[in-house]
Amino acid sequence: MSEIPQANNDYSASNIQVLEGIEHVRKRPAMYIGDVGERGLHHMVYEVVDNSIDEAMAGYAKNIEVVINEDNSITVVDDGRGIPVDTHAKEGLSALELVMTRLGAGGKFDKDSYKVSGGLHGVGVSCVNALSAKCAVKVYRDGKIHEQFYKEGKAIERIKVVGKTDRTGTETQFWPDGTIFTVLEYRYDTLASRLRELAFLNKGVRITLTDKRELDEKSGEPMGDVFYSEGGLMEFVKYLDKNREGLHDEPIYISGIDDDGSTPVELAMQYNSSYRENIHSYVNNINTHEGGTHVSGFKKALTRSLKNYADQEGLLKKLKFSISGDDFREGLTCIISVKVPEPQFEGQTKTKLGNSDVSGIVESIVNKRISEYLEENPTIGKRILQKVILSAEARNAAKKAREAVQKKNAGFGGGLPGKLASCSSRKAEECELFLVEGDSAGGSAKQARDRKFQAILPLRGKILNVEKAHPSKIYDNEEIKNIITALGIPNIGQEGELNLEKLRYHKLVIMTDADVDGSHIRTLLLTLFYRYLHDLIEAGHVYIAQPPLYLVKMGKQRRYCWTEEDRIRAIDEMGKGDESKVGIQRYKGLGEMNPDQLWDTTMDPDRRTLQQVSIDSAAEADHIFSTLMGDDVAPRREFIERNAKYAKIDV
Ligand code: 0RA
Repeated sequence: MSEIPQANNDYSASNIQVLEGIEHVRKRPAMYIGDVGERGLHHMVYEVVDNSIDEAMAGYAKNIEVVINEDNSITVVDDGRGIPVDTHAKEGLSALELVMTRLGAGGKFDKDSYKVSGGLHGVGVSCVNALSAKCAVKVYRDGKIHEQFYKEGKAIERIKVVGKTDRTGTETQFWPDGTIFTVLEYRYDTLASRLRELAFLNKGVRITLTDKRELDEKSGEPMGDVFYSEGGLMEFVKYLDKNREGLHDEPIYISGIDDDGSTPVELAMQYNSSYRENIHSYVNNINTHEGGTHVSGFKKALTRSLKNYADQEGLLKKLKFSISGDDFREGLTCIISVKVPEPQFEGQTKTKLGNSDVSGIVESIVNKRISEYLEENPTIGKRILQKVILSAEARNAAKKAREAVQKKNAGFGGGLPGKLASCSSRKAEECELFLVEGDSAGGSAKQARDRKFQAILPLRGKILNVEKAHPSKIYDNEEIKNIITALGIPNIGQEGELNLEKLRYHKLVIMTDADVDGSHIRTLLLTLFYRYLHDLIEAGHVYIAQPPLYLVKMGKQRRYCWTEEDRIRAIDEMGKGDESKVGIQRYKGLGEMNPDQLWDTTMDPDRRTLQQVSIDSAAEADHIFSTLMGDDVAPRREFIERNAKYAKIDV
């Protein structure tokens, strides 16, 4: 990679307006990329990749390479047409420089192709540039290699030709600014999930990810993956349902476009034998976690076409219960992808599509195609309807079980579980509930805690694997019942959003042993939260405690260690590298720590580290949980060893 020349201040200072835009991005980065932690850091990559995806969608680029370099800079290369380099008549600057240094100058030069992708914030590559200590772009175009360098978002010299080439494309390398981001280290798995998702959403585009920080032990080559999907959404659904049993062999595929040709709709769906509704939706390649008009259009069409078919075939005659919309989606995995020219995003996390016309567009395309499908495949149609009926019956049974639990709870002093050591504060914002594995650790935690705001719920028996159990069964499990009642959320397992108003603790901390059993319990709990208390994770209430693995002692010195590296460093510094000079205690379980130690290392808000659980890619999380909690032991073990990769932010 070439060295970056020194800045030429006369040049970069010449345009005041440009400076203002860029300075504002640097001053208020969160306004542009959401946050300056891990999420924002990774969004920088998505923003650059999205431009290459656009170029691929316009039919020009076929290959996109993403490289994590040794120094945690990122290089993105595509084989598209290359960003134009000619001089913009009015501005007197190259198009490249405008794209790189002006906010919102992104797609202005190309009126024919309409920009459909865009990161969550869709802020453009100039923001990435502004938030980078330095950045370098090479454009391969018109037989030449053009190059320009930037520092903190400003060009430091004019674009220049540095060589000849017979290829076309764009290569961007950027170094996220350490004075802006709180984390600078990229996570391979996080980037891999997003790039895999993009490959499924944009069939035929080959996306590679290479990690130069990590060399393969055998070959000495960097580690990496290639993401490529010929089948697009069909393959995406198969990938998600790999560990589930399908009700039909091939997913149902639907694609269409509205009358004026501006809003393409694509969808693949498959019924499986599980009880889960598993719909993932995208608008312009952005995951719409909160759904929106495209999803509601789909649901309406699905209910209507299946109901029509059932009536026509007389399949619902014997039913004693009413059927709800949910029943038509039990065990359904579906990916909906729409492209909308001017998407309106609403909702708490701005991931809900608001454009009202999209609902009708999706509805009519889906309705027509599903009705056709059912006519053509009557055996599958009947199988699906049988499942819908079973769901309606089970839903009624579950309702009775839930009501029984709620009635019983009402009878016992506020309904709180007997094992819960409650805290004295009634301010939910400051209250924390520790879910602790086993009675002995529970006992330590009860002594260790600050009883004002920390409550302890020891978990004794086995937690039900909700991935495999029918929803009506979750209330039969003592431990789950205790968690649910302790939290104070009245409508778990019911339709609609969780009612978090009565949530009694704003921090829910999973505290398990640092061994295989502990990981297993943690995974079971995360599965419960992911499937039944999703909004809690989404709202950032779920955390994982980080107890230390070792205590290294020498004389009066004591040092806790959280990783193998910590331990080696402690031996180096305390025992001058001689392990025999120090005492090392390995904590196999929380029960081995006395209450003081537990407080000092794991529970004291001033000193502890908690991992906040977040979900970047819902589709990937679903894949993980279905693999993890399914029948196969191998993937579960592998996962547990690699540890929870959907647990992201350290706080
Ligand atoms: C506008 C016009 C043209 C290409 C691009 C943008 C473009 C941008 C990026 C960003 C990353 N890779 C890219 N590849 C292409 C082409 C206009 C023309 O050639 O007529």
